[in-house]
Amino acid sequence: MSTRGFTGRRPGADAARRLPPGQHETDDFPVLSLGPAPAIDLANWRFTLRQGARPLASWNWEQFLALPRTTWRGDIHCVTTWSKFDTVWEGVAFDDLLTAAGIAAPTPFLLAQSFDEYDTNVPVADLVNGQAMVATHFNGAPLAAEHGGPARLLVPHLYFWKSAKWLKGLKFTEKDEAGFWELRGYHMRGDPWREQRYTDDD
Ligand SMILES: Nc1nc2c(c(=O)[nH]1)N[C@H]1C(S)=C(S)[C@@H](COP(=O)(O)O)O[C@H]1N2
Ligand SMILES: [Mo]
Repeated sequence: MSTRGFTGRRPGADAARRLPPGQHETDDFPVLSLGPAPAIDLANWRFTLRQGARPLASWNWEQFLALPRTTWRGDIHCVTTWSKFDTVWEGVAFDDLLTAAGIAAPTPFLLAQSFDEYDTNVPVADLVNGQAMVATHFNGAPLAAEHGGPARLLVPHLYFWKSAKWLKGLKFTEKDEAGFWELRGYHMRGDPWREQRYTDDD
């Protein structure tokens, strides 16, 4: 007897509970990038916190790897409707970056800036208290270039376009300034549980 027709692609109870509205579960890890992965030489890699144009703190790769490390396991959600469960990430928590820099967040907003000129805005309130990290490892291995290695932002409770790949810095801004996709119709915050996909979604 076959139950295929009965179960179909409908999510089980656990998956249904974990899926934000309009999402479905995927087992693979799709790659979504504007262009090819930029060539990044670890010998020249630098990660910088800025306020406007002014640098606040900066680390080279060796210094960055010496910062306190955090592991997070959970689900990620892409605005193109796939969600991936039980992903494991390791890196440096946003809180620990501020501590290492000896600062408190100077403004309530920032733009995550990438080596491929991509950027995306995230409120500081969505990054603090263990909600976000700069990830260098995925599922126990160094983050693959196509997924943003050597280091990407990870803000797993927001749609995945907020998790900027090939991160080169975080720029604190006085106002909430739209990034690449936010200038092209996507939501300023992007909470998947509230289905904040497009600019005018509540
Ligand atoms: N630097 C950079 N970061 C980026 C992107 C990009 O094109 N460039 N694409 C974003 C989008 S739209 C998504 S959905 C996720 C995809 O991440 P993945 O390719 O690891 O699945 O990365 C986000 N971060
Ligand atoms: Mo995306």
